[in-house]
Amino acid sequence: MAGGALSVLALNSCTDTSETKQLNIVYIMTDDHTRQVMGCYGSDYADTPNLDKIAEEGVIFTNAYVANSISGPSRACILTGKHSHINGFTDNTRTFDGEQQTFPKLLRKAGYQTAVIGKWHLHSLPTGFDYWDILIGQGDYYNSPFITMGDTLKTEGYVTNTITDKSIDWLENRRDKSKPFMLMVHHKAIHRNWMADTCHLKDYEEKVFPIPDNFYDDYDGRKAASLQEMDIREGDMDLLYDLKMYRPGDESRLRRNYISDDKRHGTYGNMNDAQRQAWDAHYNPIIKEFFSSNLKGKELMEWKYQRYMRDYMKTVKSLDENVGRLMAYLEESGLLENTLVIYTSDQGFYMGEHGWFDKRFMYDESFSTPLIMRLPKGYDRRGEITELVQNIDYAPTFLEIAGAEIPDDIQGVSLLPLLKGEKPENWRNALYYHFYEYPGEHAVRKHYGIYDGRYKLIHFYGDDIDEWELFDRNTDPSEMHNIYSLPENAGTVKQMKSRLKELQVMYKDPILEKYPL
Ligand code: SGN
Ligand code: CA
Repeated sequence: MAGGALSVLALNSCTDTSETKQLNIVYIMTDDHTRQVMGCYGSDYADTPNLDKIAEEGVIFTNAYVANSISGPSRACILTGKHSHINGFTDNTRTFDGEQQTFPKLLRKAGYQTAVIGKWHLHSLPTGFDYWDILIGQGDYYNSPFITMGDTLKTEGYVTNTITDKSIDWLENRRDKSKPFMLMVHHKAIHRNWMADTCHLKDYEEKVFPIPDNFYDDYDGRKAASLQEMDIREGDMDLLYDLKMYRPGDESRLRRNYISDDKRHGTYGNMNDAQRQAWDAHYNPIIKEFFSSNLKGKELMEWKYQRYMRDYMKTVKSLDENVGRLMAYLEESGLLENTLVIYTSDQGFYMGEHGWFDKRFMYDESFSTPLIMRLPKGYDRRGEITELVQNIDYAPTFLEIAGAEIPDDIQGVSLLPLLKGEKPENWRNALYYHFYEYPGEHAVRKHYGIYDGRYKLIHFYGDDIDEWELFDRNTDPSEMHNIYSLPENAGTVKQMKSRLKELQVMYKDPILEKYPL
């Protein structure tokens, strides 16, 4: 592995006998990593041995979802245990009110050391953490600056390695070892534009990925789906910025997001000479071949899909290795058996399903999120957990694990009974979702909805749309057939609307006043 200044092998593997018996929490979250590309969730092409090991030795949630499928909002839901309309961070343009109650603050009160390292993306600076070392906004894949407890500092190397190095350094050298801890490791990977580490550039180049059955979706009967701007097949996926097909003089319309003066994709301009040489040696022949082959129509669309998949999977590879490195540290330092390790993402992502990349929709690929856990000693539950769970549940789970009180205003439910192997009779039978970022990049309209494990009812609303969709995921798992208007479904629609109303009342979503049910 390149770039890891602090090798786990070099660390003293002494057993941390001063640890108290309270459980520690290591919460690893990636950005835009989705279940379709994890071996443990059934992918036959994803090479993710370290993630798969967490699931094999622990538990894997098969029905884990987010409350609002986009970065900042998802993070705010996780920190507060509350839906977006309550925590106030409804879309990525907001600023998180750090004065409000969050679970790290409550853990601190309960005697925990708390730290967050990596992507933060809430615009205000972190509160409730003893230590924080965060990327600026989205951060950069190469040589990214960090804000370390208020100081902006440069780093050298690939960001997934750097975040892991910093996390191990905090665990080993910076925390108060007399206290239990909660560490949030927030990766930038696998966010757009999927820039791999130089040591993984060659990976997956020979692989031809299977094209999803609904790659050529025409969105019949689904207006909001037809209006999005996240199509791999069209210009939404940019040849230069996303797929790295640069020719001297070319400009990407997407460069506006980057500070680099260089005209190339992403953070190429941040690279040092060695990184740049490796990058050019890899991509230049591919660029040459691409422009000489003059692909058109479906051939071009499918070529774009393959390049997207290859770059994404290379970026996952670093992530998986770094999760392995962190797990090895926890094991060697004697912390593992007393630590709950969680691996999740801020939301799922489209890997060509419906022809898309990105997220935002309440459709399964982006509404769902990977959620696997390695349980501490004494928690014997293993294998699949099928209950409907949501990212608002993490806060109460962590509080209960720490033996702290769960405040009444937290809307999520502790997952602890599930981790203990119980089958709670009154577990929730439906989830609520609300997405707000419109107008916005990718043009996904505002929508809210309910999912009960079989039926999904969604209402897209706004100035140019007022559309309902109903899917029966038992017969239509890819959500291609909107059956809302079929007369035989009138009863189901009525019932689902009444349950949706119950959720909006329970979660106190003011949207109910605007669109009464
Ligand atoms: C950036 C990306 C978008 C992405 C958002 C939100 N564009 O704006 O494609 O949807 O982030 O992602 S880019 O040109 O800057 O890459 S999120 O995960 O942070 O919510
Ligand atoms: Ca994200």
